[in-house]
Amino acid sequence: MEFPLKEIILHQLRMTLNNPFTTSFGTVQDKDFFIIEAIDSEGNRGYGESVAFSTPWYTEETVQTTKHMINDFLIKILRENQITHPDDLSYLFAPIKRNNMAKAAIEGAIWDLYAKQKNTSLGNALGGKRTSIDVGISLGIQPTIKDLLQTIDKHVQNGYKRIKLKIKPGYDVDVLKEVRNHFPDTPIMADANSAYTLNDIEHLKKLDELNLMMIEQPLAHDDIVDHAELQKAINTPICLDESIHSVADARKAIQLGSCKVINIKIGRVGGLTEAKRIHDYCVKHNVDVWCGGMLEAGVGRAHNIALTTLSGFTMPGDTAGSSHYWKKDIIDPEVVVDNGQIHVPSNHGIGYEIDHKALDQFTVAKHHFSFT
Ligand code: OSB
Ligand code: MG
Repeated sequence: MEFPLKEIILHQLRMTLNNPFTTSFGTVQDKDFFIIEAIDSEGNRGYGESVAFSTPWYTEETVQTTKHMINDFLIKILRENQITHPDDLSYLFAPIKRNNMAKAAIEGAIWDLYAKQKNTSLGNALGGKRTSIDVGISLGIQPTIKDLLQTIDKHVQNGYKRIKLKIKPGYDVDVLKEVRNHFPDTPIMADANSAYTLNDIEHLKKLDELNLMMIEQPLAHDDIVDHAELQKAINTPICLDESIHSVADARKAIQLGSCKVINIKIGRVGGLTEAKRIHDYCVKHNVDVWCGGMLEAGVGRAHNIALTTLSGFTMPGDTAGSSHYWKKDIIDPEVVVDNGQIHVPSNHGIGYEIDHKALDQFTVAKHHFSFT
């Protein structure tokens, strides 16, 4: 890095989603998270966003474990080491096992700061070339089938490039059949968030006639072996989400035949550097990737957009527009989706300004760490 760190500010925010988001693991409506602000000696400011939820239902991390990791370990490592490039953090943080979402929040702020020091966009700094990206939308489990069909119709009309539907045992094959009948040509996929086991093979085989793009994480959050067995038994491509935390995990899953697609989430894999490594590995091995989402506010959304500018992101991701999630987002302008596409900003760093008024409005606590 050209200029050394002077200060890190941890902003703890609470924002409320426009609508509750229901998956096989539960419902999220209030979102507590951190915005990390990294300030250098010249006054440049980089921003990162943490993605762990309040409960460990998706993976093991939570808002509290994120806070603990940052306060008690990661800041110390930043204070004791000189960073020449954001990639250094993946080695510096390696002695701390897992806790990838905590690492990614800090690393994201450093990547944004790095791009700003270099007077370039974050996408550019990562090696991305796209000036616009295709996006889909992830829809939670709805109270009734009628609600679901209406919601899908609205987003298809708005141009989203594919529709992802959450499923769980008892809300799967019949629902998807009904959806397929109403939307014969729409690219549709399903996400189970690890709700099934190998005992469900015969049931999951019924999905094959629905022409789904893929089924995401049908089996256990920590499994890649059973997924290989399931993939042999079904034609629907399997996409892994929860099971992939590193390029090593991606390599093993691909070698075993556990999946044909990978959902890359920056937080889940420990940051942009590891996300790019997984992307590069998948490009080399002809595996499609797309960028997942964690119901992010604007800063996290901007990072997802920058990552998706890399050439291997060949499938529409889950980065829907700000207004789908929030009445008011914390960036200016907000993320806008036009006919299923987001125009990638070319401004330096994440490319969006922070709306400090909105940031302050949603802030419930603030911690300063000085580097002198
Ligand atoms: O499994 O991809 C998932 C949201 C929360 C936790 C896990 C997942 C999701 C989504 C929504 O599918 C993605 C988004 O719109 O940000
Ligand atoms: Mg998922």
